[in-house]
Order: sequence, then structure tokens, then C-alpha cells
Amino acid sequence: MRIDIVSLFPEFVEQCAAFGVTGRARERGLLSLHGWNPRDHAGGNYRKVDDRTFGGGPGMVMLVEPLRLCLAAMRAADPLRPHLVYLSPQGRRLDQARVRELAALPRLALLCGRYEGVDERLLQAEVDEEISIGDYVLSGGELGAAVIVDTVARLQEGALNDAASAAEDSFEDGLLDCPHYSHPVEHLYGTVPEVLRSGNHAAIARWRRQQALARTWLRRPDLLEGRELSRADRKLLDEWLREQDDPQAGPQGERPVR
Ligand code: 4GT
Repeated sequence: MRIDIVSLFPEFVEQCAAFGVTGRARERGLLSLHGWNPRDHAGGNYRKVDDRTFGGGPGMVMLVEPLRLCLAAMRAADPLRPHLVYLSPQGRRLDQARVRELAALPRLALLCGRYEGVDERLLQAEVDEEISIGDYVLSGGELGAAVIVDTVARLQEGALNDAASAAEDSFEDGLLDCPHYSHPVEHLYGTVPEVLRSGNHAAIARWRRQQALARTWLRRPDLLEGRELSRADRKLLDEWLREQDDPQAGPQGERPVR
């Protein structure tokens, strides 16, 4: 997959993908990143990329012409047509389902705004989709772009050393992840749940599924609202809920917030 980053600070996004899973994905040739700076396409002695906003008020707007030229150079660098995303709080909120779709594209381009944002005419003429990474304000779209690069990079075939780990992550089946434990079994902070050391793989899978359902119910009930649980999942969650009502039954865990 090829990702083009159009930004006043393209190196910032590239650096975000220089380490760990994303760094390895790039070394393995699963992902290539290409930075494009509109300042390289700005005229005049000052290479001006921003100006005051029409209508008055505080803040500057990214100029349409340096961005138009920059995007033309970016598009011309490869015959594949990129899906061009503008990162902004006005966009559709990113979730793992959209990440999966973006990860399957052969070429993605990420346009990052600074100041008050980009001249609306450029967005109308060039952008395929606006994406927000959440309901908060950033100083620029670069962190949003870095989030998209990271999330799609790890889904490239061969990016994760253990192929199964991607499928078991939070959200991959619309649920939060189960808790994880490692050595030592006994620690000042607690003991590893017995079932995980039982060697009973069916019981372990069942416990993990139940924990994932329970944590989702506790922490993110909104994720359960819009969906029908399978009979098996419903049974697991109901069993866990009964255990919460009856302090005698089952191991104690997190309590629901009421
Ligand atoms: C928030 C987000 C984003 C910003 C988000 C244009 C100039 C937008 C500054 C930029 N803030 N970008 N992508 N929640 N700020 O995704």
C-alpha cells in the first residue's frame, strides 16, 4: 500500500511511523510513505502558504494555490488514483470498520490542515472524504494522519508477527479486548486467574469471550446497543451478570457503574 501525506510537516507523520509495527511494515515493503509539502509549491520570496480569512476574525487559512500544485505533483508521482482524505473535526468519525476499508485501498492520500484549516474551494474540488479521529481539537491534521497510517499499517498482510493477534484485538469483532496477564503468577498486585493456567483451551477461550463481553457492557455499552448478540454470547454475558448480583458465585471483578 502507498500512502501520500500532504502537510506543512510531512516528516512529523513519517516519524510517527518509524518505529515498531509500522516501522517494520515499511522495512518489509508492505507500506510506503511519501511526504509532500505545499510550501515547496508556494510562490514569492516568503513561500507563503497561508493568509487572513475573508469575512474577518482571528486565524489564518491555508491557501488554495500552493495546495492545488502540491496535490497535482502528488497525484502525478504514481498512476494509481489516490483516495484523498482530509483530516478534520467536521469529518466522519474514524472506527475500526472504516480502518479496515482504508487498509484495503492500494493508494491513500492524507491532507493535513494547519491554522484554521484549508480554503473550502480546495476541499470541494479535490477531497474524496473527510475523517475525524475524535471529538476534540488538534493544532493540525498531522496527528490524525499518523493515527490513520498506524491503524492501516498494522492491518497490512504480514505486518504483525503473529497473524492471529490482529483478529483478537479490541474492536475487531466489535467488542473491547479481554484482560491479559503474564509472569509472575503471584504478585503483590494480584494473582493470574486460575483458568488461564489450566491448559483447558476451550475454557480459556470461553473466559476471554465472557470478559470481552463484560468489559464492553461495563465500559462501552454504546458498542452493544446497536447489535444483536449471538445466543452463546448472550448466555456468557447473562451468566457474568448473575455472578455480579451474587457475591458468592464466581470470582469478583469490576463492578458496574450505576
Ligand atoms: C481535530 C481533528 C483534526 C484538527 C480531529 C484544520 C486545522 C483541522 C487544524 C486541524 N482538529 N484536525 N483532524 N478531531 N485540527 O480529527
